[in-house]
Amino acid sequence: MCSLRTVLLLIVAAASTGAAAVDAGAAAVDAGAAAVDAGAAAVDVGASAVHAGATAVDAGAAAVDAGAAAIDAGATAVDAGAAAVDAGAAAVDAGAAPAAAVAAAAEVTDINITGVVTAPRMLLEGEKLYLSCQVDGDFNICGWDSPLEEIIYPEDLTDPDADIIHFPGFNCGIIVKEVMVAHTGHWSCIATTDQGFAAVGEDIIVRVRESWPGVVTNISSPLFGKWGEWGEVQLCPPNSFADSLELKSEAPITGDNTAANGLLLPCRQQGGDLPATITSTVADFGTWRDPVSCPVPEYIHKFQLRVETEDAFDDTAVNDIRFTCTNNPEVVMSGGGESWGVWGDWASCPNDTAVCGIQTKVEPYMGLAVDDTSLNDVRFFCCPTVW
Ligand SMILES: [Ca+2]
Ligand SMILES: [Ca+2]
Repeated sequence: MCSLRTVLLLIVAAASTGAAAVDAGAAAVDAGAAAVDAGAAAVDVGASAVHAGATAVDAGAAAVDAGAAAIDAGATAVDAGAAAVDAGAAAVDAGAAPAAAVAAAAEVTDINITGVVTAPRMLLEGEKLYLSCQVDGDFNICGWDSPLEEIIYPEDLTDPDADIIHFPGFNCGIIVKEVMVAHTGHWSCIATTDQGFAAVGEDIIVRVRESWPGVVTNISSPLFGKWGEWGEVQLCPPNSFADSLELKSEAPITGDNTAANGLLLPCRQQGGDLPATITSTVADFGTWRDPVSCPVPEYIHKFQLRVETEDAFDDTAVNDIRFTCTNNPEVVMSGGGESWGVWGDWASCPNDTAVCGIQTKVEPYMGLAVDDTSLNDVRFFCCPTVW
């Protein structure tokens, strides 16, 4: 087995031989070219010199051929030198193998710390998550591994409302992310360091907090209008629930009808106070109808929508709403709206919960020349009434 030093010497020698051959070929080419010049000069001298000139041209051409052959030989020698260089590089790699092993070992010493948390319930579409991950140590990467996606790193968030709050003394912070598809599952906080140091498991704190605390789920009508955009989610204050409803509706007109335009829900605390009203988006047409109330201390528990889904001449989408209260599901309360369209199926909050929030989907005013519909869909949020 030859040593690396021997291989390198062979490389140098082969490369030198090839270069010398190339030089020799190039010199022969020059000589041939000079002979061609001489031959051409001889042609000019006179007819008697033609034969001699032609001979000289032949000699020049032969010299050019010899030079080309010499160049080929040089190129072959260069190839041999390159092969020797490759062999030398392979030998160098073989010699460096122990260094590569050291590098791999260094990667293994990178330490990933994973903390797993399960959200307290199914996370709802449109909800904002507050992902808190605190790791004590000098970490260079931290992120969240979600049930639906690849790892979310703070710098990868595209949500314009996303925010990253760094805790003093910690490298990981809070990530705010909007849930695009309702889901449940584990979220894992991952922090990585290459400092050869890692906190022990107890030093990692992870938390997923839903932005709608207390909400168990949301419910929606299987029948709805297809236009508009979802408005803001509005929730009753803690421990209060919607116990009545007011519908804003446009009575039939000669022209572009919109029927239902919005809803208002007063929130009642279990103690009896009315601390707030919630509406989400409300469109501009119509008037507020009389409030329809559950008997105290009941709350709205399920609802259905009357919807004109499509009309050849004048769309109106949602026309009316009906609901029942927590303790008397057989008593149906009516919002007092318009009568186009048909009633959809009921949507019900789970047992021991009641309506505590609202989100409406409303088509904004489209102008005189466009068919308007205003209210198109409704979501109610359900919170537990029993602890
Ligand atoms: Ca219109
Ligand atoms: Ca219309």
